Amino acid sequence: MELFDKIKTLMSFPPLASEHGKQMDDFIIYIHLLMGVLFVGWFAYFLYAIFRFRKSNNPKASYTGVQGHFSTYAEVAVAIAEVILLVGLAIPLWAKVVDAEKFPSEKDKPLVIRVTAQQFAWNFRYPGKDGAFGKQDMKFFAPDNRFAIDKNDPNSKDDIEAPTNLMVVPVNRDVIVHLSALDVIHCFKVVPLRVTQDVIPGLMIPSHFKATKEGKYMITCAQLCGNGHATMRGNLYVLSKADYEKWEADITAKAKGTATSFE
Ligand SMILES: [Cu+2]
Repeated sequence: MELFDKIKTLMSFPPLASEHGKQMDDFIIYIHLLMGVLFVGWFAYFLYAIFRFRKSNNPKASYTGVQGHFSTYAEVAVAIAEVILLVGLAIPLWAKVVDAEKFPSEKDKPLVIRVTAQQFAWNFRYPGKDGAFGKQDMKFFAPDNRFAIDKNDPNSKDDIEAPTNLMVVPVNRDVIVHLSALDVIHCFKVVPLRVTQDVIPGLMIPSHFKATKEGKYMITCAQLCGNGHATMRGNLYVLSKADYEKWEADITAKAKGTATSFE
C-alpha cells in the first residue's frame, strides 16, 4: 500500500530482506496508527473535558457527573482493536518465526544451520551433503572440540564449520537456524531480516526466515553479553542459488585443505 510505503520512509525503516519481514513492518505500522488515533482522540477528549467542565460554566461541583457511556464504548473499542492486533496478527506472525511445528517441512528442503554464540563471536555449522548433523554431547568436549561433536558419528563427517563470524545462505530458500551459546546469553539479530532471537546456553532454540534479497548484512548481538558485546558482529551473505552452491563446495574443499577462503 502506498500509504504504508510513505510511512516506512517517514519512520526510516531499515532495508527489508526477508519474507515475513513485510508482515512485521506492516504490524509495526498498524500499532503506530492505533497509537496515533489514541493520542489524537484522547487529547481531543481531554481538551473538550477541560472546556466543557470549566469553572466559569460550572460554579458548583456536580456530584453525579456525566451520565453518558461514551468513554466506556471508546475503551471497549480500543480493547477490541488491541485483541485483533494481538490474536489476529502478532501471535500468528510470531509462530511463523519461532514455532518449530509451523516451520517448512522436509519437502520444502529448508537449509538448517546450527549457530553457536560465544563471547564475542558467532559460529555457524552446516550439515553438509547428507543434511544431517553429527551428534553433540558434552562428554566429547575438548580444547580442539569446543562444540563437543561426536567425531565418530558418520553424520558428522561432512559437517561444515564456516569461518568464524561468517554465515552464508541462498536467497529465496527457507532457512532454519538452531541457536545455542557456549557461555552467556546472547541474542541473534539481523535487522534486514527482521529476526531477533535470544540465544541461551543449554538450550537449542529454533528460528526461521527466508531471505528475499541478495546482499551482505550485519549480524549483531542484541543482549549485553560482556565488555566485548559491541564488537560481536557477524556477516551474513545472501547469495544466489548458484553462488551458494559454489561457496558450499568451496568451503567443503577447504575443510579438506585445498580451496581458498570465501572472503
Ligand atoms: Cu553477545
